[in-house]
Parts: sequence; C-alpha cells; structure tokens
Amino acid sequence: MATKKMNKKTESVAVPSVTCAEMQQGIIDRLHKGLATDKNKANNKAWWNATCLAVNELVFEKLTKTHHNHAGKDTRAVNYLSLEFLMGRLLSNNLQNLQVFKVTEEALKGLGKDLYELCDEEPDMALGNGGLGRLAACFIDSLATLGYPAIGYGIHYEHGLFKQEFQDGRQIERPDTWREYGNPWEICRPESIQLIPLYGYVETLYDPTEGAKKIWHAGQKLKGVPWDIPIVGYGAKTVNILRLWESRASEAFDWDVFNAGGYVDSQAEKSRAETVSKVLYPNDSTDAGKELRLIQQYFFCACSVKDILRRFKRANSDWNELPKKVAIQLNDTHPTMAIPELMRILIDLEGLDWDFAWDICQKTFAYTNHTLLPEALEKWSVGLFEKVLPRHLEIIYEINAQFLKNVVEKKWPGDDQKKAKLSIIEESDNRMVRMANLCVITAYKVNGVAAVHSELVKTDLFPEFHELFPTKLVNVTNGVTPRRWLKTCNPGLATLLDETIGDDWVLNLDKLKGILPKATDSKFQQRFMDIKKQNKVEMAKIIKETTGVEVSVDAIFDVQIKRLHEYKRQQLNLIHILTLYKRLLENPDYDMVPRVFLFGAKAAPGYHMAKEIIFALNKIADKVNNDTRIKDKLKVVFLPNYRVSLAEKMFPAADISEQISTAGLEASGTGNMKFSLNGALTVGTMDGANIEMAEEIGEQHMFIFGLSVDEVKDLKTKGYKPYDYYYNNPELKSVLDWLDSDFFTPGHPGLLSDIKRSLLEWGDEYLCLADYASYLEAHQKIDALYRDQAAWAEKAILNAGAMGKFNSDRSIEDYASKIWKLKKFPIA
Ligand code: Z15
Repeated sequence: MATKKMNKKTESVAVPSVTCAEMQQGIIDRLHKGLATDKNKANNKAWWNATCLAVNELVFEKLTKTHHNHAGKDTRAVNYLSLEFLMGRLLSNNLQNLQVFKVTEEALKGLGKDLYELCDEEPDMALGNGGLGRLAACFIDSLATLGYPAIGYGIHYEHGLFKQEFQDGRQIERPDTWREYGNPWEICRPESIQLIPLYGYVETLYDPTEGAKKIWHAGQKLKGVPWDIPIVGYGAKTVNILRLWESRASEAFDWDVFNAGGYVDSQAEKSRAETVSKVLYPNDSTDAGKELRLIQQYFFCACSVKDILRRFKRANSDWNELPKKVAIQLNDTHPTMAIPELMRILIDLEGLDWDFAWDICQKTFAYTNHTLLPEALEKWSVGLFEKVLPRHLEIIYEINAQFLKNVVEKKWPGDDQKKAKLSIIEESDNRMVRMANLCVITAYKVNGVAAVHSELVKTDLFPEFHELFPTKLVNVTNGVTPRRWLKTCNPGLATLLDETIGDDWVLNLDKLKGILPKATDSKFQQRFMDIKKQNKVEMAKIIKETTGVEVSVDAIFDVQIKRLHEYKRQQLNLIHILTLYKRLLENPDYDMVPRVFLFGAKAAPGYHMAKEIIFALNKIADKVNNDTRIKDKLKVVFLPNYRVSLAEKMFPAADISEQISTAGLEASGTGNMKFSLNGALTVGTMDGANIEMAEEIGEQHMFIFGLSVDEVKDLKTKGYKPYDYYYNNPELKSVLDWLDSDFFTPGHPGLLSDIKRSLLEWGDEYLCLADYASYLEAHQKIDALYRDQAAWAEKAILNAGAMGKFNSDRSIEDYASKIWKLKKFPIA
C-alpha cells in the first residue's frame, strides 16, 4: 500500500507521548532484545512484530495504572460477555488511539520502512462471524475511550473464522491460523486459571436443618487459561482488557490416567479438552445445536462468572453488593449459561438461599437481542443438557416452575397456552430449552439494536413478556467506532475533516454536522470527491492484485459486503446485475454510467443456498468481465476472504452501499453506517438502522425502495405469489430463465437453477421478486444522479455529515445510562 501524504497538523487532543527518536530506539531495541535479530536481517514480519512490542511498552504502563485505579476504588464495572469479538488488526488502531501514528510512521520511514506495509503484515484477529462480533469490538473501543470500567470476556479460539478461497467459483473453507507464529498483543495470566466441571451426576443430601443440598459430581474438569488483550481508549487514558479463555486438560485428570499406565489415553483426553476452544462456529444467525458448541458456551460462561466473582470477593463480603458492583451484559443468547452458573455458585457453593440468589441474578444480567429470525433463536435439547450439565438443568427447571406459577399463572390464571408459549421448556417430542426465554425472564433489561427492531421485539417476538414486564424491553441503536471506521481507514477524509471542522470529531462525532454547510461548496465538493477517487484507485489496485480484473475508477463502485444470507438478498443484487447485462447485450448503446459491482461475503459452510449465490455471482463475473461487447460498462468482482482488514479498504472506496434486506429482518446493520460515514450513498430498504439513518440524513438523500415492514406483513398474510411477478414482468422472466441455460456455465445447463427455484418454486421467502421493480427504479435514480457530479458530491457530504448518531460512543452512553447505570472513572 502506498505511503499516505503527511499531514502538517499534529495529532489531535494531545501531543505524542514519544518522540520520533524514542520510537526508533524502541523499535530497534525490540528487534535486538525482543526478537534476537537486527535491522539488516529482519523481514517485514519481524519489523511489524518489533513495532507491536514497542507499542506494548507504551500500553502496559497505562494498563497497570488503569487496573490499580479500578481495583483500588472497587468501582462498578460492566462485564461484556460475547462468544465473538471481531477485532481485526490492532497495530494501526493502537497507534491511532495512543496518538502516535504519525510519529511512528516518521520513525519507521527514517529506518527505511513503510508503516502501512508493516500494518498489512498483521493477521486479522477474526474471532467472530459478522455484525454481532464486530459490534462487540466497537463497544470495547468506546468503553475504553469514554473511560468506563469494563472488561470484555470471550473465547481464545485457536482458529478464528475460516479463510475463504474460491475454486471454480465455489467457496472453499481453510483454517484460519492467526496465532500460528505467536501474537504480540496477548498476555497469558496463569495466576487466574479456572477449573470447569462438566458431565457427571447430581447427588442430593438431606440436611435436617438446611434441607436439600445438591452436590454436582463432575465427570470431567477442564482448565480455563485466560489471555488478556489490552484495549486502548482513544487518548490512551483508560486501557481496559479483553480476557479470552483457552481450554486445556486439567493436570489432575491427566495424571490419574497417566499413572494408571494410560499415556496414550491421557493424550487423547488432552486433545479432547483442547477441542473446546479450538474453533469458532462459523454460523451467523443460524443455530448449530451441537454438543461441542454447548460445552464451548458453558466453558466460557463458567470461566467468566468465576473470574467476576473472584474479583468481587477481593473487595466485598456482602452478596447484596454484587448487583451494585457488577453488571453483566449478554451479547445475544450465546452466553446464557452464565445465568444458571451464577445461580449454582451462589446456592450450591456459597450457601445462599434460592430467593436471595434469584434476586441477585435478576439485578445483574441484561440481555441484547440481535435477531428476529426464528432459525437463529437458540434451543438445546433437554437430553443433551441433562448429560452435559445436569445441575444446570435442575436450576433451569426451578426457575421455570417459579416463573410459571408466580408470574404467568397470576397474570393469566388457567391459561395453558400462555404457559406453553412462555415456558423455558418447549414441550415437543424432543423437549428443548429455549435460551431466549431464560434470558428475558432473568434479565432486568432486554434491548434490541435499532428502533424498529426493538419495537418488533415488543410486538412480534416477545409480546407476552412485554405485557408481563412493561419496562423491561428497551432500545439501544447500534453504532460503530469512528476511530477505526474513519480516522484509521480513511486518512484522506480524516485529514479533510480535521482541517474543516477541527480534529475533535473523533471524540464527538456530532461535530460532523459542521460539514453540512459545505455540501454545496464546490471547492469542498472537489476535495471530497478527490479523496474518494484516490481511495478507489487504491481499491482498484487490490482488485487487480487479488482477482486480475481491471476496473475503471470512473465507474460507480457499487458495494455489498456482509455475510451471505438470503434475507440480506445478495440474490436481488444478482438479478439486477443480470438485468443490466441483458439490456447491454440487447442494445450495446444502452446508456448507463459504468458500474463496478463489488461483493465480499462468507457463507456458513453448511448453508447450501448461500454457497449457490456465491457460485452464481462468480460465474456471472467470469462472463461479464470477459465480454467485450459491453465495452467495460459492467464489471462484477467477488473479492475472496472478506474480513475486517479488507473492509477497511472497501468502505472508503464505495460510491454505493447496498443495504437491501427484506424489511423487518435485518435487526440493525452496522456496515450501512460505515459506508455513509465514508461518503457512500445508500440504496436500501426501510429496515433496521437504515430507518434511523434516513431520519438523520433525509430520505431524499438516499435511495430508499421496496416494501415497508407493514407492507411485508400484509403481503405475507394475503398470500405472496412470486409467479405473479414473474409472469407480469417480461424482463424479470427473461432474467430468471437465463439462469436455467448454460450461458454462465458453458456445457452445464442448470448449475444456477437453484437460485431461480428458490425465487419461484420454493416461494421466495424474502420477497425478492416483490421488490425487484422498485429496486430497479432506485438504481435508475443512482445513475441519473451520478451524471451530475456536483449533485452527487452534495449528497455524499450530507450523508457523512449526518452520521453523528451512529457512533458507538453514543450507543455506549445509552447502555451506561439506560441499562448499566455505569459511571465513568477517569484516569489522570
Ligand atoms: C449477527 O451478526 C447478528 C445477529 C445474530 O443473531 C447473530 Cl447470531 C449474528 C447481527 C444482525 O444480523 C445485524 O443486523 C446487527 O447489526 C448485528 O448483529 C449487531 O447487532
């Protein structure tokens, strides 16, 4: 990557804490003393490593200081429990947040090294799937930046999200090996290891004075080893930690087997134990239901809850204090097991009575819901539960019995239907534990992630719970961190902002409003568009390097990057592309602004239709990109292995942001915000956070199309008939029929037919055909607007300037005030 132009201005807010010479010395020192090499021998990986180690020297000091302040004052903290943290790369981000990026760039330049190139050496920390995992990463950045005492808890997966390759257009998954050669950012904390029981049976003892006492005799014990990653807030005052648990075999168990002469068995046992944190489950918004996943979830929750209680007990002896000192946020239902685990510890190990323990739990947990999709709502079979976590199942039964008797029966006496619906246990042939019900019953607050989503949580997902607990369900609209998603990834635009409105927009994104009056200023428009052009040039290079395809930067870069899922409707984008292609073939003079359609998306390995859509897009790309008849008016590029570090290059280069989910199904979306922040215009449905973006930007400055949430509901109740759209729209019909031919897969007709089938025979669950005409119209308007570059620039500026609300700092302030009742703890 090319060296970015140097900015005259110094770093914002504070002067750099190190000089150029000190930074050079630090890096050289780490090369010598940390890595036993020198500047003549070292390759770029070693230079990157040495730079990280030099950065750590600045971070560790602040980490210790923050820790002493928080522990010394026994402050209330939030514990953010998430099975996913999609961190991406840390070097550039840490340098920015420490405000030493420029000085480090200069230092390395003096040593003959390019900082951007070194940053590109870092493997992504891809411990998450998509939006939910990336949201957790943005949130811990904001928590540290705002000076809130917080700790993120997660799993130290050996393999993060799989690496995606294409073979003949089909997705192939390869293991991700982010830690193969070590990770300079993490610190192992063996002093905080936890032992985690699993399997076995429950013994009931009757004590004449205290009644029944439960003892869980575990069949196996896992060791949880914590790895800490420092999380540097912008301005570097607070440095919090992300604590990730790794599973190991516990020595105790090993030795028994070993002594019995079972060396080989003990090794098998060891590898079974290490399997628990081995790999991230690659399903985004679908439930896997596998035994290992349940163990993974429980292992993680048990380690985290024990760690939270260990810290609590260091400064407290009264359990009444627990909810005052500890807030636990559950990121979706994945960490639900923390609830029965806390109950178990309080009752079985600490000797509290049920009511007291339950009261504490209800004041400690809050839960975030991220989806309305039924296939994403986690359920575990009772049989599996009984085998793996027998004591927890008993506790869940008791929570459920009391809830049905004391709450549901009181409100709706004798109503068995209500009880069946609200019960934590789904009574079917295979009885299931409904994790979301357990969360809603326990949590003191439940939030959705965008206004429309939170309303639907109340009216459609949990209406009875809403009647029972009218103040429990609330909204906190998602946000993204402007440090990573603007300052770091788009230095050109960041510099323009610094010069136009001052450099404190990084900490107060509402300041972006300051560029709105400049939207019609032609000089400002020019600079804004020049920056976009430059970012497109960089992107074009990456496209050429990774796919061999040449694209023109004068074309509209139309980008859809997100997980591949039918509800996100990449297939609607696909049929639009086919429509344009057909028009061009039928009329080579067809008048359109050249377009480059860019995709990035991973499909869950077991998700057939998602993989078919990837395959089809790749086959269409092959054909379109090599068709000389259409005179380069159309290009289609599916970039392999979409990930955070690639996203950082794509958002700044986009002209059009595709946010085209079926209304009511995208809980929020966060990519939508990143695009707009970087000056792309949105083509989108009235769904998720798009609705609030339209409120801020003005609908007239976006390309809104398609059915609304209410219209979707109406159409579904009336009975949706995709064939009606097919037969009534000849262009749509011809495009879909094209998929049955061998045009895109020469010699193999029918290879793309499943896409057509899903849209017709299988019922088009996501209403692509219903929104097709309106989507086409929106794209016509895009074309027309782009021909007027000044008008386009004006809208792009109005978009970026309106993004203040979608800052994760604002989201965190909402959580802190509405849910956590958390106070800042400034570190001097
Ligand atoms: C995930 O990434 C999201 C929801 C889920 O239920 C799971 Cl399992 C994973 C996404 C939503 O689809 C997206 O709309 C939202 O912006 C994101 O979570 C963060 O809230």
